[in-house]
Amino acid sequence: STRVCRIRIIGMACTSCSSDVESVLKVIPGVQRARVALATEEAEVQCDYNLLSCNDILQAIYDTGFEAIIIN
Ligand code: 9UX
Repeated sequence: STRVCRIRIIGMACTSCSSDVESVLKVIPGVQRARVALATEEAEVQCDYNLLSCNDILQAIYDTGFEAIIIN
């Protein structure tokens, strides 16, 4: 089944990093759609819940060096 995870990302200051995070999320197996908005500090990630959970997305964001929390 498909889920949309909404995640607040803390500490992004420019589009260089928001684009990097978005690119990282997009290539994770099971991620169907990913959008990182710098202005709202939010990521919206649609994923196949059979393959991964919102916590996996959170972990992938941590791995890019940013703090993040699930907001939905
Ligand atoms: Mo932009 Mo990323 O100032 O560490 S390069 S947020």
